[in-house]
Amino acid sequence: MARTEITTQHARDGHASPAHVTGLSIGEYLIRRLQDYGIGHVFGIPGDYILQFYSMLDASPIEVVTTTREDSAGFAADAYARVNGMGAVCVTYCVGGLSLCNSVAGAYAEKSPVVVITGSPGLKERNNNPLLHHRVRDFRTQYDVFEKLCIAGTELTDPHTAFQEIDRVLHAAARYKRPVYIEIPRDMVGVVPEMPHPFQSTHLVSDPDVLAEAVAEAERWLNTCQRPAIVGGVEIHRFGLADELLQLAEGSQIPITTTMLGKSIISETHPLFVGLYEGAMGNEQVTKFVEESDCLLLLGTFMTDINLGIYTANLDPGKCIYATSEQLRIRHHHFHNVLLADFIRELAARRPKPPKRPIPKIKNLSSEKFVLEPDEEIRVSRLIARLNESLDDETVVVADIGDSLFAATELVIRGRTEFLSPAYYTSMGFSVPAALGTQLARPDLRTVVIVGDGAFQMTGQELSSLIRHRFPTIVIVLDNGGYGTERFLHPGTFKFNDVQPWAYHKLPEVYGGGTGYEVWTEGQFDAALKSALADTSGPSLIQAHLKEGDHSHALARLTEKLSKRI
Ligand SMILES: Cc1ncc(C[n+]2csc(CCOP(=O)(O)OP(=O)(O)O)c2C)c(N)n1
Ligand SMILES: [Mg+2]
Repeated sequence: MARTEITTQHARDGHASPAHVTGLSIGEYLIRRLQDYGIGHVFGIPGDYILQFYSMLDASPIEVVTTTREDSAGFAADAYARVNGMGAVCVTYCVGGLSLCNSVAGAYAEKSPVVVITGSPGLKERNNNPLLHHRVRDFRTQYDVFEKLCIAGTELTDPHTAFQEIDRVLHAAARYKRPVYIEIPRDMVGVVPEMPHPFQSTHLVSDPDVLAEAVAEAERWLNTCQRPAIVGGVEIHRFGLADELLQLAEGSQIPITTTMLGKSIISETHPLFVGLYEGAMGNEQVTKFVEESDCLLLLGTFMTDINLGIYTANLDPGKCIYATSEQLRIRHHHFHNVLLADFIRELAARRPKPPKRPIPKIKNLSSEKFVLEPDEEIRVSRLIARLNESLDDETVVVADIGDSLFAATELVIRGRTEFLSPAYYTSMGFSVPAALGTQLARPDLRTVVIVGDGAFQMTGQELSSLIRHRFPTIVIVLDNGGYGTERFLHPGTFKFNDVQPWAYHKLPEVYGGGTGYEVWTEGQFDAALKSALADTSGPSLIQAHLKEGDHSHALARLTEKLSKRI
């Protein structure tokens, strides 16, 4: 990890605060600092322990976005953070907070900086240990739970330290790209600390000697290797390093692949882009290209099982440069106190000159023209191929877990199109609430959700919020009558893998807006998609009845690997 320098200058993230703050209440200061970090929306559901802060938010430039459930608010804030740089969710004590656990756990696992703000009983109300409503075991239960799910947390009980605590915790979210927790007893929200607060931002720097040595070693190796390649991961996106990555790749002509979680960090039509690297689960040519490399730069990559094809990935550490926000390793040498950004930037500046590796022609959805077969029953691979034709720079694709994700990995991401998915934590129910977060973070873009029927039944009611905001989101429900992935994982006709068949396409009518479509064939899907794309008045939901027994190739490959381990 890099050194922390305390400065009184503006931080790179969360800049623009005055050096001294006086006259603000704890709640007002928190709002000011959230704005410094670019937060314009806070997701959640009010309750009496957080009402004072909600009214403060209401009077501020930050918009409160209410959802149908707290876990959905968490998913929305997570997606907002992924697209915007930081997100926030604000809920009441325990009944609200504890409902957030799963979404916040996902944000932790996948490095998404979500600020969890929660109210709690006032300090003065706690005398004599009363049984106040929403209390679980003692007043700290919720705090203790979130301690396990967040990178930093604080309970704002002391006016003298409250502002510093807010600074510290928000800085941790920006530094580590993980969720943080801020609990405000309700009688502290309006308290104005007496002491002026000297604003201090913690600015991270690399150790220059270590950085120079690491970059020199990487440069030497790149200059003498034969088959270099880059595997770019999700941290490139989280730390905003896409331009730096491109500078390195283009300057040294190093081919790039990405992991599933890192999909969309660069345009998949870039001439140096090889494909998605997913170990033995992915395209054989890409796997071979990466694993044959004698100098593989893993940049901002998580070594997770799904990212690396259920550990079938055959990567020899002796042939890798592994750089993330947490560690830097070149072969078996470990370097400390080097920031990922500095490492990539400095290495790019040296312009190493490895031999130019011919890039294999990988067959993907853009290689062949999609020819519609209007009367054929719709299959997920054909649906994705058709959707692929309509993707452009103005689309954000959000894929839920199940075949939605596996099939969607085949989409060819263009320009700076975003692709979001909980590809590592793999919690069902992420996508529809996440669409709310992405639409609010980037109202100029259009979100397309791909979600299985099972996952939709979990949080699909957030469609109601999309309707409320009149976002032109397109939600494609892959209806295969149940938990298709589980059926493949563990073959047999188990009732527990079936879900109640819903008339999903009728939900827009029930929720009071948007348009529903029900399709069985390719021709019907094509017509529905065209109509949905042309309609920007509100959300569209396309219920696609998949051909029986249908599944993507990626799912078949994955389940084959997974089932061997179960
Ligand atoms: C919250 C949660 N519960 C359970 C699971 C286990 N699980 C993984 S995939 C899956 C089935 C998904 O069904 P569906 O959304 O219809 O997608 P399909 O597999 O049919 O494409 C289940 C139950 C999970 N990943 N997340
Ligand atoms: Mg299903």
